[in-house]
Amino acid sequence: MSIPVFHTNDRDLPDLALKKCPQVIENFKQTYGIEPDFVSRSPGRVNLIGEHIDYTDFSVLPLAIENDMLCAVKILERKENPSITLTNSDSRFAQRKFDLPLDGSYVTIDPSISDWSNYFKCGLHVAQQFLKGLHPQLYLNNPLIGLQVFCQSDIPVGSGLSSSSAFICAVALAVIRANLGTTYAVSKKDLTRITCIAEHYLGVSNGGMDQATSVYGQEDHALFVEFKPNLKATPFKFPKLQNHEIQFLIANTLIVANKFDTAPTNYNLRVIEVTTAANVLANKYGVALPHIPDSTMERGNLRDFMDAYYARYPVSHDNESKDVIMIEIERLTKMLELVEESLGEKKEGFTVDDVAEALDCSREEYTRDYLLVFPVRFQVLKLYKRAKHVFSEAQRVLKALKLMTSASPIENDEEFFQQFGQLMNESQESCDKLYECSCPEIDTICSTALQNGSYGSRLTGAGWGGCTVHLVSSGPNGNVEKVKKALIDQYYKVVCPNISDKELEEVILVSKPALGSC
Ligand code: NG1
Ligand code: MG
Repeated sequence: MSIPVFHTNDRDLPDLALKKCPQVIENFKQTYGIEPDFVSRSPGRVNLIGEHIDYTDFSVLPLAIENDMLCAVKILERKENPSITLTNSDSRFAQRKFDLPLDGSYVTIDPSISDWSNYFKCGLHVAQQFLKGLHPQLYLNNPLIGLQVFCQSDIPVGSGLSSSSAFICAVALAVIRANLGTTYAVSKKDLTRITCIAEHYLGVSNGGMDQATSVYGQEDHALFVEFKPNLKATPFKFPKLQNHEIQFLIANTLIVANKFDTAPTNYNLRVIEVTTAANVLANKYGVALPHIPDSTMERGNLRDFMDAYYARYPVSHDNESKDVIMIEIERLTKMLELVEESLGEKKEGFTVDDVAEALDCSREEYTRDYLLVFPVRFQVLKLYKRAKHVFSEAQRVLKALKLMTSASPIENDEEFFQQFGQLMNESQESCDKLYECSCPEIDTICSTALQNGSYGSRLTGAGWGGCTVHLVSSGPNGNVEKVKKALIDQYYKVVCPNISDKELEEVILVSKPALGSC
C-alpha cells in the first residue's frame, strides 16, 4: 500500500505547520506581491542512534523534528520562457532566478560552486526525472512549469539536522504538486526513493536516512528505518516510564561542517572505505556481492556482505526461542569476528597496493572502480576501524530498538535510562575512535552533559561539528533543565560570551517527534 504524502485537507495538518504557514505566506506576498498557491514543508531530523550506517543499508533510529523547511509556491502560467525564482528568508542566501530548459532537459547543477540554489536544483532534478517516468509524453521533451518560491527554514544549516534533505524533500514535493495538481498524491515511498539520491548531484555519496525520516516522520513517534530488503520506516512511541518522561536534548556545537569542502577526506572517504572493506571481506570468504546500479557505490556494501555470507554458510537456529532481532544481533557478532580475523592485521590502514592485492586486482582497476566515482583524498584506507564501527553500530541500533519497543512494561526507570544511555555513549566512542567523525567541541559538549546528568550523549548526523543529542528526562524528577543550564554556562557562554537568550533557544532544542513532508 502506498501512503500518499499530500494532506488535501487542512484539518490533517499538525498545529505546528498551521502556526508557521501564515508567516511564510505573508513573506511570499511581501516579496512577490501576490498570494502563493500552496505551501510545501519537510522537517529536519535527529538521529538517536545508528551513525554512518545508512549507506551500508543497516537500520537506524531517527525522528523528525519540529524544525522544518517551508516553501510557499506560486505556479506561473504556462508561457514561452518558464523560469524559477527563489527567495530565502535567511539573508545569507540571496535571491536566485534561472530559466527552465525548453526542450525538457535538466537544469545544470555545478557541484564545484557552493550555492543554496543547488539544493533546489537537486530537488527539481529528481522530481523532473520522476515526472518523465510517470508521463513520458508530457515531460520528456517539454519544460516544467515555472514557479515563484519563498523558502523559510528554522533548521540550522550544516548542523547535522539535515537542513539539506528537508529542503530537497520540500522542493521535490512542491515541483510534483505544481506540475500534477492536487489530484495526484505522490507516495511516501516514491518521494523517499527519488530524494535519497538527490545530493549525489552535488558530489556527496550519502545514504537515505535523512530523506526517509523527513518524509515518513510522525507526530510523537520515532522511526525504525530499514533499507533492506526494502526501505521501510516503522513508527514507534517511546515507552511509558513510571516517574519520568524520555526526552532528547539537541545541542549544536556551532561548528558548521561544510560537506563540500570536507567530503573528499571525510564523508565520501568513509563511503569508499566501508565499500572497499565489504569487497575485501567478500573476496576473503569467497562470496559475491551484488553490483546494484544507482546504489551508493554500485559495488555492494557491508550489509550485502553479511547477507551473502549467511547465504553461503547458513546456520540453523532453534527458531522458536529466538526472535529475528536476536538472530541479527548474533550475526553481527560473527561479522565483528570476521573483521578481526581478516582486517585486523592492518589496523592502522591499507595502502592502495594492499587493497589491490586483497581484491586480486591491479592498482589501476581499483582506482577506476572505487576512487574515481566521488572525489576523495587519503593516505591509507582504514578498513578495520571503519568496518568495526559499522557492524557494532548496527548492533547497538537493534539493542536500542529492543529497549524502546520491549513488550513488557518498564519496571525501573533508572535501568532504562542507564541501558539506552550506555548504547549512546558507546556509539559516541565508536564514532570518535573508530570512525573518526567526532571533534573536540562535540567531545566537550558530551562530557559536560554527562557530568551533569545526561544518561547518554553523542554526535548526531555526519559529525565533524554539527549537533549532539543527549538522553535526559523530564517530569517532576527530570534533569533536562540541569543539563541545559550546564551546557549554557560551561559551553555556550564560554565559546560565545555575548550569546543572547534568543540565540540560546536556537542552539539547544528539545523537540517533539514531528510530522513528515506534507
Ligand atoms: P547529515 O548530518 O545531515 O549531513 C549525513 C548523511 C546521512 C547519514 C549521516 C551519518 C546526507 C544528506 N546525509 O547526514 O545519510 O549518513 O550523515 O549517519 O549526506
Ligand atoms: Mg545534510
